[in-house]
Amino acid sequence: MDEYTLVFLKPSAIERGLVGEIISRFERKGLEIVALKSLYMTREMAEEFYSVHRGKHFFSDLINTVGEKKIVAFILRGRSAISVVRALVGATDPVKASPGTIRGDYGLDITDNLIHASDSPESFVREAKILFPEFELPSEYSD
Ligand code: 3AN
Repeated sequence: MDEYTLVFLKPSAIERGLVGEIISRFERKGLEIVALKSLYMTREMAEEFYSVHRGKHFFSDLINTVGEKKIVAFILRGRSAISVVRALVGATDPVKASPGTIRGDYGLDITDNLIHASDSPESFVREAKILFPEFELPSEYSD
């Protein structure tokens, strides 16, 4: 069964003109783009999106990196999409991310690490409700 995942490109990826390059990696892998948009991430949305990290030392940096700025978000579908996309994205710290991954090829900063990708089906549902409230979740994800 196909799986869904949510990805968003952080503002620095947009400012650096990497949107097309990054999206094409997912397309070439064979993932289907089922929703795609550019949106303004408010501070409130950013704090809700990253609420599990509240209290960590990097939380305010993280919110400042993505909040009150434009992001590009998309939902991808494909076989094992969550793990496939996270493998293409690479490790959280771009210094440790393997060459050939998105963070390994384009990043250096650990907080401003270019891209977010869901880490589980539960995260996908929670994140989709924040960034794509209009997206109709497939029946296998509804509770
Ligand atoms: P990932 O995005 O690789 O799934 P998470 O979910 O652990 O990583 O962290 C969410 C975001 O928080 C990361 N994308 C990164 O921006 C930031 N972050 C995570 N760990 C650190 C850290 N040790 N120092 C600074 N920022 C961090």
